[in-house]
Order: sequence, then structure tokens, then C-alpha cells
Amino acid sequence: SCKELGYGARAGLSDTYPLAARLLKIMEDKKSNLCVSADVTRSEELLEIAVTLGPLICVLKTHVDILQDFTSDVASNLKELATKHNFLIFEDRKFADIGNTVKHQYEGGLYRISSWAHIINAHALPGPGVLQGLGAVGKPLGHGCLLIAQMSSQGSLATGDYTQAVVKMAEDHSDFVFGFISGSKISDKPGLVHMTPGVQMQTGGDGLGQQYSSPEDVICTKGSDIIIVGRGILASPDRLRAAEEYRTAGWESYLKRLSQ
Ligand code: 5BU
Repeated sequence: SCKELGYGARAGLSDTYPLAARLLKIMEDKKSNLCVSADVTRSEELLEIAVTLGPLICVLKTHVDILQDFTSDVASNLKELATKHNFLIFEDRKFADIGNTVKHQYEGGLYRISSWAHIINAHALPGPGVLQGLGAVGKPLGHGCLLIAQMSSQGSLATGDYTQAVVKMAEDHSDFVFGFISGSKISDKPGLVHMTPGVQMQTGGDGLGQQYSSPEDVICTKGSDIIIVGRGILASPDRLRAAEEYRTAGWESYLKRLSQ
């Protein structure tokens, strides 16, 4: 097979969506394909994670609706830290409604997600209207959306023909969709980015349906681009050291893949 393009080369392709190009360039510059999933319930802890792990990551993933003390200051602090440490913010909101509703959920409410998150994700289940609604808000801001093509949880219904239909929907909406949440590489388009959750050094599960694969399996064997790690790092007594380990494991797996 042809020699695969690296992150930096993919960033430079003329048809790569600008936000994807920015992400791929960050990955190349920081030598990191690590996204930390900052699943904590207090804002101070979220910001602490952004301060300490910011230099090591390409993306910080949030679930802003699990914070018990969210204010708009948290969002502006997060944005400042993203600029300072050169990472993108991904709100894992998993939009899944008709266009008109998701438009309001993205732009308004308490969280005003579109004012601080570079990346959001959506289920393809409602059909392309979900992307029309989100795109109306996100496109003028230069933001981008990932479509959920597969899930890491046991018994997920997002498989087979559904996954293939999501790939088609993404490729048909490349003016806003720049990639996937998936367990493996599912599109050959080099401008599309694959991000994979359910990653830990210790494979197995969490007793609530989550299933874990190793960084090497995800990046090297399955051909995904970015590992998303939550509890593998958050549950460690030394989060910085754990993040260093995942970052190194993710990057070495990428180099191994390129050399194959
Ligand atoms: P963990 O602690 O590494 O298991 O956290 C995984 C995170 O990724 C968590 O925030 C989930 O909501 C998120 N996630 C997932 O685990 N699996 C999926 O298929 C999708 C998101 Br989509």
C-alpha cells in the first residue's frame, strides 16, 4: 500500500477543513495525539487539569453539564488556557435532535457552548438536519463537528451499515464535519480526523459498559488518529506522569504506524 501521510502533511492538504488543519498542525508541533477527557464535577479541578496537562495534549474534552459550579468565567478561563498551551476544546455534548433544537442547545442555554468550544460532536441518527442546525451556528465561527460513527460501549448499536451511513454523511458535509468518533479508521480521506475513546493501558472495562483498548491497538493497529483518555489519567495519583505516559505511548504508536 502507499506510504501513509503524517499529521503535518495532512494539515497542509488544500481540501483539509481549516479546523482539522489547525488540529493536525498542533499534533505535529506538540508531538501529541492525546486528548484528555476532563470528566470532573468541579470547575477548579477542570481548570487545574487544563493548566497542568495543557502542554501535553492536542485536545481537552469536556462534559460541561457535569460541572456543579459552571459560570461563564470558567469558559473564558478555559479559552485563555487553550490559547496559552495551544490545544483545542472539545465539548462532548453528543447533539442528537432536530436542527432547530440543536441550534439553540449549541448557541444558548446556560453553557453557550459555541462561544468557547472549537469542537463538538453529534449523532447522525436524526439525519442531516442536525448538521444544518449546528452548522448555522458553528460554521461562521470556524468551529467543527465530529460525527459519532461508533461508540466504545458494550452493545453499541452504531455498527455496520449505520457506521457506513455516518461515513457518507460526514463526507457529504465536509464544510463543517471534519472527522469521527470511532474505534478505528473508517474513512480514507486524509483530511478527516478519527478520535477514539475507551482507551487505557489496562484493557478491560469499567462495570458500566465501557470497554478499553490500548493506545497501541487504537493508533497502530486500528489506524485512528487521537486517543481520548479519561480515567486512565484522572484516576492516577500522579496525573502529570500518567498523561506523559499516554502521550508517549500514543506518539510512539503513531511513529510505528508511519514506519510500517
Ligand atoms: P474514560 O474515563 O476514559 O472511560 O472516559 C471516556 C470519555 O469518553 C467519557 O467522557 C465518555 O463520555 C466519552 N465517550 C466514550 O467513552 N465512548 C464513546 O463512545 C463516546 C464518548 Br462517543
